[in-house]
Parts: sequence; C-alpha cells; structure tokens
Amino acid sequence: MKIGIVCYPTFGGSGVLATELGKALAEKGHEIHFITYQQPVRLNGFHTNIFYHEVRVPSYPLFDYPPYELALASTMVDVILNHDLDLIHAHYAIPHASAAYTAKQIVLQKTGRSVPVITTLHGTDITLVGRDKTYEPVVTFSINESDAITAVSENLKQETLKHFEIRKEIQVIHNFVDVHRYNKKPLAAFRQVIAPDNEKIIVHASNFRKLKRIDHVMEIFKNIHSAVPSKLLMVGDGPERPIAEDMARQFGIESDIRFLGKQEQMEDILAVSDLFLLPSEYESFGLAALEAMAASVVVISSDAGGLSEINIDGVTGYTAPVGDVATMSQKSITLLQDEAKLKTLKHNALKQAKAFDIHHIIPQYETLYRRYCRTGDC
Ligand code: GMT
Repeated sequence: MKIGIVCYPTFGGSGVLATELGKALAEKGHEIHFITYQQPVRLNGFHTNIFYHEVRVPSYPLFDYPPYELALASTMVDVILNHDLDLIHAHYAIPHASAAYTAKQIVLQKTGRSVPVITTLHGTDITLVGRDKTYEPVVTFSINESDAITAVSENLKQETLKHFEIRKEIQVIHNFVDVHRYNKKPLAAFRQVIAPDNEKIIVHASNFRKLKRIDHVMEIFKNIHSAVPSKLLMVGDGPERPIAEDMARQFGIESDIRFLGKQEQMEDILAVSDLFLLPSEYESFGLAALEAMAASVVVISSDAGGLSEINIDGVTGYTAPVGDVATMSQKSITLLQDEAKLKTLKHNALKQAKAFDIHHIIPQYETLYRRYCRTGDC
C-alpha cells in the first residue's frame, strides 16, 4: 500500500513511534511517505520505499503566526495526488488530524475519491492540549471525522471517551518496540567510563517537561545514592533541566549525575543501565519505559495513565502513586541490594517487552489499513 504518515519529527514518543512504524512498514514492502516540517529524528539512512516530503511554511510580514496547518494540508493534497496514496495515517490529533480532514475534502472535490484518514491518539493531544477549550471543538470534530481512530493504550481510549464526545469506535493498538534492536550486549568500555567502580547505573529519558516530574527523579536518585553506590544518566532536554541541575548541586551529588542531552543511541545507554526511573504525572503509554524493558532494564514508575499496562508492579519493576517518592526510592534501594531479585525482574522486563514486540503490533496496523484500501488493491 502507499501510506502517508503525518507526525512530529522530534524526539517525542509520538514521532518516534510513527517513524518506527513507517520504517517497519517499508521493510514489509509498503511505500511510505512521511509528511512533516523536518526530517524525523529516527529516519536515518536510505530506504527505497521511504519518501520524505518537507512542509514549508512561507513567511510573510502579515503573518504573526505562520499557518503551518494550511501548509501541511496543501502538502498532503500534493503528495496524495502525485503519489496516489491509499491512505493518510495522522499521529497526534493536533494539528495533524484536522489538516488531514482538510486535505481529504480537497482531494474529494478535485477527484471524487475519498482518501481514508486514520488518526492515532498519543496522549497529550487528548489529556492536555486537546482538552484546552481553545482546541477542543476542532479536536472532537477531526477525531469523529477520521475513518478510523486508534489509541496507544486502553487508558488513553478511556480518557478520550471520558473527555470528548466521540461517536466512533476507538481501537487500542499498543505502542511497540523492536526488541532485537534494544536487547544488546553492554559495551564494557562505556560502562567503565560511566561507572568505573562498578556502581549501579540509573537512567531517566524524557523531554524534561513538568509532567515528567524531573524533581522526583532527582529526589529518588538522591535517596538511592545515599544507600547504594550509583550513577544517574539524564537523557534528553527541556524546560526542567536547569531545575534538575540545581537540585543535583544542592544535594551535593552533581559529580555522580551526567546530563547527556538528546541522544539517538538510546540502546547503548540502556544496555549498561540497571534501573529506569519514570515518575510522570501522566503517561498514556510510556514508550521510553518499554524501550528500557526491551533492554532488560527494570522500570520504577508512577502508576499514572497507561504505565500499569506495561510495567507490572512487583513483576517487571515497581509502580507507585504519583508523588510517592518514598516508595519509589525504597523499592529501588531494596532491589539494587538484592542481585538475585534484580536479575529476575530484568528477565521479566524483557519478557514483557517481547509481548509488545514490533512483529506483533505491525500486523494490527496492516489489518486496519486493509479495511480501508481500494477494492482489489491489497
Ligand atoms: O511524553 C511526551 O511528552 C511526548 C508525547 C508525544 O506526544 O510525543 O508522548 C506521548 O506519546 C507517546 C507515544 O505514544 C507515549 O508513549 C507517551 O506516554 C505520551 N506522553 C504522555 O502521555 C504524556
């Protein structure tokens, strides 16, 4: 099939997921057209079945706010017509689902063909931004006008139904991970540089927004550090980073924390890590946690949103209510002091990640796409 994927090209989970989906579909012989304002970060290397169409927003002195959504819709029309796309898969409702709706109407008027639009809801498009009165009517409308809607967790499906008037079925297709890619041997030299005295390695990765509770990451690590020789790797960047760096200095543990910034080779970092901390206020799914589990890293997380659908308390890691820093710290310490238990949970984490392996999930998207393809075409 010829599929247009519209997504954010950044390090955020929705963009990562959409890019990995496109790459996997291309491997299976589909023709994939990414339509976005920048080359997606995970779209590296050449593939004969992958095309990238950059959305350019011409700037005019009149525009205080460049109309990205219009440029996106026009680019989508162009790509649909010139490449005869079978369908558009929009990741993240704002503004992708509404731009896809506009493009669909234009193509319908021009050619009489109704191009199916599938919208995948990822999280903050529903729980934060989408619920804002400024956007809500457009979000509700464009979700309802999508031919199919998917959500990345059962929790996100329920949140969507609770807060929006949705008249259509929402199918849950969980996020996925390529276990083969993450389940790799640790690089001994890298571990040696990070933890020369064989300290435990704790890691956190996110966009450092308030919702990620970076302050709790720092407090949990302070507690772990006081009981177990350990190092903390902070991967990513965002508004809370200066606060975290300040906290590290206040706690006097700055020499045992490395802020690595945005990283593309997460698998190498995870391969040397023992625990992944994700105390977020909300996660629709927590793709970063699943990637950690695929690298046999035990996850200590909050139980918010869809996190409990992947991180099973006491089995693959531990969960605690948002803000319960004491429990998250205590569970981490007890586990790090018990090698046998740590080994068991690492094993369980990998086993659980395998249930979300890319090879199980891609066929679910393909089955969905086939429901909307042109008669006899696929
Ligand atoms: O978590 C973020 O801030 C990024 C955000 C995004 O839209 O890229 O991630 C959301 O989508 C991911 C992929 O489906 C999920 O794994 C994240 O849990 C979700 N984030 C939130 O719900 C806060």
